[in-house]
Amino acid sequence: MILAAQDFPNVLPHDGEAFFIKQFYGKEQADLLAARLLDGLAWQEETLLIFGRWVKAPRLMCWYGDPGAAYRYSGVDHPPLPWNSVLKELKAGVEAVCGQDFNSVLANLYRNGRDSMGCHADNEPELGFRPVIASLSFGAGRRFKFHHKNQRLTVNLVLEHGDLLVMQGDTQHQWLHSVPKSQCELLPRINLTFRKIMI
Ligand SMILES: O=C(O)CCC(=O)C(=O)O
Ligand SMILES: [Mn+2]
Repeated sequence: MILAAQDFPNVLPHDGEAFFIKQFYGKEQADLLAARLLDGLAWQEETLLIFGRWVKAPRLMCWYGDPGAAYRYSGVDHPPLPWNSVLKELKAGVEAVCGQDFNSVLANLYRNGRDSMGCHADNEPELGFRPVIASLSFGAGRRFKFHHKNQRLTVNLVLEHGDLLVMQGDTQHQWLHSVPKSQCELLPRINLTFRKIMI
């Protein structure tokens, strides 16, 4: 049987489409994948342009993809690093369940509970209209918050080790999302968002 993202619960009401697949990777496999990602990716501390000021991103990041799949976010151009073996394996896994191919991935490493991701939508023009984004999480569980752009609607999830969240349809046009800071002493967390850049 072939799994399809649409067979899993849609966690968003109204005009959102976000399918949540708990433990897409089981604990043992997720442990091995997390160790390979932690060791094998070129994690960088980046400086981002936020409201006209350059600030250190509150997490480590790196961008991988096909040649030419450059991505501009927060005022900075990111040429892609070439795919490595663990990212290629994960890309094939999420492509099978999403029924579409991806040509790039943004990797984020949240070192502890103080690292975070502000409220945003992945709606840059190079992602095209109604992008499909596949988000894999490893390591510490973290709250993931959706806010509707025009209505008082919020949806809170906890993304845990091995979970997959597929955002598609109008999600990036109608909703924002964030990973808030936590007061707790948390272990590191890795998140990968597979995307298709219009080259
Ligand atoms: O860490 C996450 O779960 C979200 C990451 C994210 O939203 C992004 O990379 O655009
Ligand atoms: Mn995002």
